[in-house]
Amino acid sequence: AVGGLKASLLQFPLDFKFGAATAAYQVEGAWNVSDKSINIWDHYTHKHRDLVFDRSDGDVACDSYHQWQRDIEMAEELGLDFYRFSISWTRLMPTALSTVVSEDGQEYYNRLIDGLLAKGIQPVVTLYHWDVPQRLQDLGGWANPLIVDWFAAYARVVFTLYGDRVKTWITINEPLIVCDGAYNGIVAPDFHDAEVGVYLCNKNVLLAHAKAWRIYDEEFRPKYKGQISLSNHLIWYEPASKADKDLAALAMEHCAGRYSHPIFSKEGGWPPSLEKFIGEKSIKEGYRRSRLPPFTNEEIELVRGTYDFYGVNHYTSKLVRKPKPGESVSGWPMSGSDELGVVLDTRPEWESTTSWWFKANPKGFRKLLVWLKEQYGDIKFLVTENGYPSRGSNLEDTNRVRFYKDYLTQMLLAMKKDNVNVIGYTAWSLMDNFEWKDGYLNKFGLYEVNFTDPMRPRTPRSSAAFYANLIKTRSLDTPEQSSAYTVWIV
Ligand code: GBH
Repeated sequence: AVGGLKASLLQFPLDFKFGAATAAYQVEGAWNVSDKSINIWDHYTHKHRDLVFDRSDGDVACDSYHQWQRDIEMAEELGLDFYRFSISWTRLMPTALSTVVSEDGQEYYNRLIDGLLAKGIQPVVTLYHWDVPQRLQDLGGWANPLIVDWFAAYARVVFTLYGDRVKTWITINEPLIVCDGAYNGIVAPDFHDAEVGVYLCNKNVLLAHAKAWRIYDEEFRPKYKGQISLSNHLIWYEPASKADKDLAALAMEHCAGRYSHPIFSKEGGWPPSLEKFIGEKSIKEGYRRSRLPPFTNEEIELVRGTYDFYGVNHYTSKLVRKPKPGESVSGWPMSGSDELGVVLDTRPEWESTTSWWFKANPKGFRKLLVWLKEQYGDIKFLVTENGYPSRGSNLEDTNRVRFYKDYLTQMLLAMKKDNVNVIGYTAWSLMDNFEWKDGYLNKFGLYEVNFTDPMRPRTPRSSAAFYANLIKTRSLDTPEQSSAYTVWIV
């Protein structure tokens, strides 16, 4: 038993799906092979070495561009039901603006998809995991409303090429990071406009997602019968005291609601409480209108209902409170501290990790899932990311095994006690990779990658064996000791 829970409680439904994830820029490498053009991460890492912790880049990364067969083998060793990866826009469509397809790029993803399917592993494909073509960035990137059509054209190309074999799609990974992260300087491009840029991007990203969804729905679903949604980065915000309840609710709307309410709520549009808050604040600041750009009625209808499930990326929690007299706002600007004028804290019992932004609070996962169901109804949830960082070489990653157990237990409780319909779970990540501004410092892999070896060999950690065992037994009622998982996969 785990934490005194009955074995039956620790059993997953038989049709529950397990996967692991990566993203193109973080693993592929081959940044300038063939006709591939550069994206914002190629540009950012090369031009702003000082902004990446170890001055590294994704030029080679895990070299998955060449090592894709090993990646499939790892997915097979783990017994994954699906492998979630992303397509590099500039590898597939080097000009970004014309829909001319790279032969080389096209073949790379064909090989990967066919190779997975040959092993009975479903490809789950993300269209956009943060690597906008540099050419489009130079034209304003996600702040330019034209990107809605640029992205839609790209999406149509991808569905045409791979829609016959890919049945689960994610349009955009974590729009919160694409917009709030980017315009607060946390990720590429190196651009700061937390007041206005963030919200222009926010609206465009939603419209781009919606157009891609509608293209799939109208042109491809009839033939291919797949499912498509987006993946949101969700922080669980907990009120520090009863007096902070409204503030915590507003923080949830800031982080989750802005990228969910327009799509998943019955009425569509921005979350009303946040729309009011930003609107009034903008006027006080001297703006002529709200910094949160309004939707037209047509746009509300375009975006509303564009989902087949809800994609949940979850890692961490924050404690929300009003600043004390004289105390200044603090926390994580991306997650609302500046905009909402709040202090974002953590509880002492939340375990620190090696990533500065990440404290582990398993119970927050269950609360988050319940919140999502309360907000958006009894819909399907697919956990598209959850995982734990470590540094250095550690094949016996006891902490990571414990993390997975604790978070998965809370997810199961949400499913079994709160009737949240979670249909699948994705571990981030299949292997160590380029962790954005952290370079290769923080590692999230079930497999350890040796980045000093040109072959980038991958070695399973204890967490890989734990996960393989979980997938095989479909039960969390597994040994407590992570050393039990050093038995290995041949
Ligand atoms: C996910 O984002 C991403 O989808 C995935 O690509 C990423 O590898 C994974 O989480 C782990 O971080 O680079 O130190 O300045 C989760 C949100 C977005 C939080 C990037 C940390 C940058 C911190 N993360 N953010 S840093």
